[in-house]
Amino acid sequence: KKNPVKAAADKVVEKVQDAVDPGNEIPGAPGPVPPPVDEPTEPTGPLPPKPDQHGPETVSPTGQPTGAEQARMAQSGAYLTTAQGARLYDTDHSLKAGARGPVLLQDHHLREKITHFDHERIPERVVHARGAAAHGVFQAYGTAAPVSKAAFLAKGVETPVFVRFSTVLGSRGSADTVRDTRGFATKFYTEEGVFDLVGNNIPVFFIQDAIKFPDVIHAGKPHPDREIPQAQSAHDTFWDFVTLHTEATHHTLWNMSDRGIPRSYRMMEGFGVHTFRLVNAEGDSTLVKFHWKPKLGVHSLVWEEAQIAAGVDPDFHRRDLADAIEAGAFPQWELGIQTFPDTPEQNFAGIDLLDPTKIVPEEMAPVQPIGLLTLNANPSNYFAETEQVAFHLGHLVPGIDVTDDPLLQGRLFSYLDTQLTRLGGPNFGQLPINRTHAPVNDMLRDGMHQTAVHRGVAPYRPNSLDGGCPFLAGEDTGAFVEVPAEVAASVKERKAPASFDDHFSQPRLFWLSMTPTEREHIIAAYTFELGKCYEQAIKERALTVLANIDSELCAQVAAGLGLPAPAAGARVTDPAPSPALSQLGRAWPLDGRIVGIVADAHADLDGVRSVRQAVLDAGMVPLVIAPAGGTIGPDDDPVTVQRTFTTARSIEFDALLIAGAPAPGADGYGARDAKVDDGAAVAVGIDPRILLLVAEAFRHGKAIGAWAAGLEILEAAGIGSDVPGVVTADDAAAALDGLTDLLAHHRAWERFTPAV
Ligand code: HDE
Repeated sequence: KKNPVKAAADKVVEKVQDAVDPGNEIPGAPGPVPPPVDEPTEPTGPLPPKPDQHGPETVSPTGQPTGAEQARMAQSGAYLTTAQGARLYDTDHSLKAGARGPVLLQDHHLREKITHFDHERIPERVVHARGAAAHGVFQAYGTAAPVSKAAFLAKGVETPVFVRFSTVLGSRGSADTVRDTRGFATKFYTEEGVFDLVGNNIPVFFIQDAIKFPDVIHAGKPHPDREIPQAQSAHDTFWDFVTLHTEATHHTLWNMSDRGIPRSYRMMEGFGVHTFRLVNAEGDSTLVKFHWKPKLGVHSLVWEEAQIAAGVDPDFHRRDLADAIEAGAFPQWELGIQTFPDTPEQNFAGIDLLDPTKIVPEEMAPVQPIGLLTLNANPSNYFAETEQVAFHLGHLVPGIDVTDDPLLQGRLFSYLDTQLTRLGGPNFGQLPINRTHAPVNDMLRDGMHQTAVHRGVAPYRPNSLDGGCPFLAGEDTGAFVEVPAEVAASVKERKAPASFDDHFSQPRLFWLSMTPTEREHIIAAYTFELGKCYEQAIKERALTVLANIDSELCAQVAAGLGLPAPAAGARVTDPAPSPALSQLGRAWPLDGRIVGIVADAHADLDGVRSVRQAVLDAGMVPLVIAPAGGTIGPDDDPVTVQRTFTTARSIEFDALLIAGAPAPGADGYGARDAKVDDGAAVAVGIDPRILLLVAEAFRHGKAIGAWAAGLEILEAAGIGSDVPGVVTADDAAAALDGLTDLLAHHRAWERFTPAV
């Protein structure tokens, strides 16, 4: 009788023989073998590479040449191998004692494959876990040169950058469009080392001292017992904290404004929040606040739209950024600075520049543009780049220094510390995405995940064995030297300056700077969020905080909650409003805006074709929406359908153009019949999914255009042609014309009468 183990072993040899290159005989293997017949799943040979598949990378993701050593570490070769490079003939079957037998511990390939998989995840960021990123370039205008000697700020210098946008509270898999602050972190790979500008889309913060960061985050994160709600501030612990701790009022107000639900990462401002200190070649220092100004303007979603998106497309912002870059609609921001004299008081027009809950209105200190950021490439690998990128406020270059803002000082500790855990040790700076483009000679050695092979015997200073190298630089050879800012003689104490006690004048400034539409949104946001709280005492306390901002705001939220409004708080003189804080009232470029074109086979397809081209020509994205996928129209000149009535939801579109006719029949809008009691079919007319699409777009203030038979859809949706933001026209071109003008203002807010 044949030994089953021997038979199985023979089989393996046969398969190996079969899989190896012809002519590459395995020594000692039996002679010619017949092809195996009884294996259900044979390994297939490698597929030919796709045109856009690369061979082994020889540059790092940031474009830095990495040399032969790095190239050897990248994936290469056509054959599947073990991690050690041994070729494999099968990766679909465990090594077993017979086809139906137990799996053998000996199977090193199985163990390597599963073990690596088991360890694929790293801890997510404790905050800002959910993010999306892109590569780009920063081009300096040179206008910062008088105040900073940073080489990358000199005129015309181009610096590669990597930017990561994020939400704060949610886990890695949470939805993009939740109400939250957004992170805006930029890594500049300058010739003098990495500079990280780790900012947010809101210019102030909840707390004035880093020691309270665990408190505010514990309050905002899901409740510790049931771990709900995910990525929300609409719950008791958040409102408990921010109402007991009124220095959070200003940031909370920004969160409740439209800034908390951006339309796109491409349409967000960014702020360094803290005051930084720049120093020029002469050693003169200037205090500054950093601003990123998006070329596409600052735009937001409306709350219902954000909520729908969180379900329909939780990757809304991530997708938007990647799609725009892939389509060549590269988003751009201008970096700007507000400058203030570096006086011992560190105060500008009565505003304490070390207090991160305060802004300086742009009308008082204009934002001066110093360079242009263009995001022009998507990451190739989410984990290697977006997940492993490590930002740190301490990544500074000569010409940029920090101030004594106590929030900033604590952050200087936190980022490096958190990365030790998150990235598994002290060598994360060697990861391609984190690697500086400047030469490194740091005498840091060994540690977990050390990938460099250091040469030399003397990683210490002074030494004589490595020729004394590395040498110390001086200011004339590009050393980073801290600005010798004076520290006033003082005592050690746990205390904040008296100016930090003013918690309400700037929330009031923000409120007074809002348009009626924006105020209405703020009222609705507070009413929603507090309405989600269970504790009555928290709602009542929140109203007393709102009374300190504005009595109308307080009264309206109180009415929404069904609670009495407390009396207005004591108020000193009102600050002058800052129109720059409002998002509304200006026209912006249309690049990358998405126009949905609703059509069916009976629509004016010539109009659809021409309007689609015109939308493209205007730098926007046309998406044809039809009853079913594929194409509509004649076979010799079909119109390609990008979205169907099933896959299209209003949140995807910035504007709608309606071309179709409600024709009965399988391919028309009127395809739906309803059965009534006696079994007879009654036509219900236009497909309700289109009516929902149009009604939602209308409710969310979006521009809607219709021509020819499309007008019937508007009528069926109950939308009059004389309503603001609705364009009815005789032909497609005229409909689009009216639409683009409206789109430049983002939404037709004048459609609604604000409640305040
Ligand atoms: Fe952060 N913050 N933060 N933060 N922060 C982190 O660092 C922290 C603050 C910001 O895309 C963490 O690598 C403290 C203000 C962004 O990778 C952590 C304090 C601002 C990102 C951390 C603050 C920010 C982070 C978590 C109070 C705007 C995402 C993972 C003093 C100016 C960066 C990590 C990315 C991430 C600490 C407050 C921006 C824990 C202690 C204010 C954009 O180190």
